[in-house]
Amino acid sequence: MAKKSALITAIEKSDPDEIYNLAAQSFVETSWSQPVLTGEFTALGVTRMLEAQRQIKSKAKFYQASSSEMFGMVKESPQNENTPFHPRSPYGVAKVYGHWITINYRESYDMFCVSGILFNHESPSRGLEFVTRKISHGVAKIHLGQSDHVVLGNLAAKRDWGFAGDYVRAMWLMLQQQKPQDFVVATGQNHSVSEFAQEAFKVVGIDNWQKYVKVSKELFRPAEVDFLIGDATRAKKILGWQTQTSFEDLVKMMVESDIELLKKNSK
Ligand code: G4F
Repeated sequence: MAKKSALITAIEKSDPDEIYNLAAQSFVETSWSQPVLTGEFTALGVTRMLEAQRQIKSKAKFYQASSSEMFGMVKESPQNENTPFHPRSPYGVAKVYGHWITINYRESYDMFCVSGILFNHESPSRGLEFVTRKISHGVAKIHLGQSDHVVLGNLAAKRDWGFAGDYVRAMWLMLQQQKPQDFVVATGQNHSVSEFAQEAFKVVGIDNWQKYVKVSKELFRPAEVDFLIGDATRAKKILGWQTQTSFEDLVKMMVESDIELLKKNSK
């Protein structure tokens, strides 16, 4: 007898009403060194999840974590649900597959499947692999005298950074609707990596931040996404969602949390 997949067993046991598929190889940089693995997890993994749900609990609601990285070399600004995709990394390409297979299950099987096209969402829990947390952690270390610089890559890239807590609320709201449809979730404002760094150093009272930042060409990506800014008009109108955390508050929250964390760990 064929062995049941772990996903099928998990759905049978948990009998969910809602499934949130956030699983992925989510490091954009790593996707160039692991393109096949990224395709397996970030693209085909979505089909595995949808297929398990279809077989066991097709009436459950399904959320797919789509990404602003799908817009890549942007065709229009700001980007909304109808903006064409031009992904710039194996990760972005895999996310486009995940996005369309979710729509395909909705259209093929009449399942409640939605894609949230979330722009970058950050918090103190962010991994150190991502630029925002790398900066907040680096700034905290400098502030506490544990380091004298932070090494970054492309400082010019611009992202629409929001607070993850606000974005999780949008994800949940998408599954509370009568009709399944896809939504962009974004703040509508963007900042460069250097602006993020400047703001983070400001939290600890450092104005001449450039003195503490070294740029390494090795951290530049083979193909960069230079500029992202989202238009969340549909989410505002239909979900009644809006971001509640400003860019400045987000940066402050992350830097202060890292200072506390480092103080605790040094005891
Ligand atoms: O923080 P990042 O690695 O995030 P990226 O590539 O925008 O992707 C994140 O957000 C997406 C949208 O929600 C997610 F789908 C994805 O899974 C991930 O969570 O890089 C942001 C920008 C890039 O332009 C990068 O080149 O920062 C630039 N950067 C400059 N120096 C750096 C660094 N990125 C990283 N990770 N590390 C650096 O030292």
